[in-house]
Amino acid sequence: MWSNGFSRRHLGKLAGWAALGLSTGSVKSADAQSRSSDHKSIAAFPADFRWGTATSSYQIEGAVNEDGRGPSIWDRFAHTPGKIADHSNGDVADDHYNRYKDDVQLMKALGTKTYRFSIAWPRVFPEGTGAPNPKGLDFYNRLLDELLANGIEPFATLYHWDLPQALQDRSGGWMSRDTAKAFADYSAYVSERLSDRVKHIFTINECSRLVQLGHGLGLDAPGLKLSQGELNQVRHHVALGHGLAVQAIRAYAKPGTKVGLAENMVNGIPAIETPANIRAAEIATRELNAGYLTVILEGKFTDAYLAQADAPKHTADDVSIISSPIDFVGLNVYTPDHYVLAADNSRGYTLAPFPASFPHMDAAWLRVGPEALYWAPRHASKIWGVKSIYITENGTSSTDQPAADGNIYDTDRVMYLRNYLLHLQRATSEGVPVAGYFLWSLIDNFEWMDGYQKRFGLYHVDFNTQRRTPKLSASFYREVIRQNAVV
Ligand code: GBH
Repeated sequence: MWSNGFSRRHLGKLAGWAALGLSTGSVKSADAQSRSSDHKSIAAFPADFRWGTATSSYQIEGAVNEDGRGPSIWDRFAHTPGKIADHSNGDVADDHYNRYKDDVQLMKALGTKTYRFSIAWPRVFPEGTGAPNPKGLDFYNRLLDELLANGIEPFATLYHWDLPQALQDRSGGWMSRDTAKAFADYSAYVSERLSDRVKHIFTINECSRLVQLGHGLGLDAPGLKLSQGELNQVRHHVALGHGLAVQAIRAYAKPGTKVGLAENMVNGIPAIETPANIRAAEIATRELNAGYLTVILEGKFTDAYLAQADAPKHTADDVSIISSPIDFVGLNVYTPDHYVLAADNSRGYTLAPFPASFPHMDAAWLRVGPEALYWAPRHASKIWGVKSIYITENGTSSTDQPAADGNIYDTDRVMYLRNYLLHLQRATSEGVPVAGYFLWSLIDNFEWMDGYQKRFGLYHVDFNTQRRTPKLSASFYREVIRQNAVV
């Protein structure tokens, strides 16, 4: 059983497992429970399906001044009064930089065989470009060695929003093409040194959010509110940065390294599953992702995208860089973005407005629509013929807190995950090529503008003591993985 590999210290730390029925003590283990019952899930996943968890550097690492790390735009933004709901920042976060070995044991206790994390650019290049900081890269060397020693396959994201502040100061960050080039140089450097152990690399996490919330709405770093024309140009530079990074990784990484990106694809859900609405949802999804996935996977902007006022300035060469072939697509799926109906208009579809009563989890934006986890990968496969898909994020925040008995009964998260996974299983059972699923997130962490108030972890974190406690959802996920089926 899982506890065999644990030291006394770990068992003490993970005491919560026992009460949740997962240790070998007097409480009947989940394994024993499922063995002794006739109940068998019919919702099974493919035999080689990869189960994992996901995190990002600024959200968990802390240690912002250790070993020569340079400041990032998120340090600057979080320290600007009024930007973060609880006035917090990522200075300490989960202190993962110092506790990564314990955190790898948390992954192991879940039975996950894979892990998606991100690399902090300002640890590796404190000034964004120029002299590398070997001590910064060393942290990722240690992390990779620890993961592999524990049988966990690493998937690395190169950019999860923590741009070196120096690049913002020097050239306006993503407002400049220079940042796309700097990103390619950083990608080359990192992939050359880590690809002996990391076989799957994501260039950028959620182009759409870093552009829209960071540069349009001012809610994420760097907190800019640009005009539509400037915003379109930022979007173009981010897409270009992705493409240049793909080329850099192909040139510098070990042969066989697979490259993709992790995108919060805008998904159109057929409001009623008729052939006409399904077709309309595909048309809408292709159009709503024109600036990223559509151009990346098709090698051209849509006509409507180019027809908008202030369309980005670009060259034909830019477009071929952006659409450099990739090996897989990562999809971050949290919500149904739009319910779509076929319509007799020039676009061929209508987006239904959401009624105020539409249910959501512990955030207004986190609407519950489990079918999003069916339609997102199905659209990627149908619209663009993507042959390899990973669900790179899915999960929810919850107001979960320790109950009187010390356990954390996050039944809402379990409900959310179970229903989303049933729809993912629908996709894999129909042959949609989804190769793995990374649950967001391993541990409660710094949730950007919401600070520490929104908890997405399978493990609860007490941010005063850094103690990690498994929630009920950790038991749930462990059982899903053990059975390779929805439970
Ligand atoms: C992901 O984004 C991120 O990759 C991850 O770092 C994060 O922790 C996780 O989700 C949970 O949020 O404009 O205030 O109405 C998820 C996609 C899209 C969610 C934009 C928030 C806007 C909220 N995000 N959305 S708001």
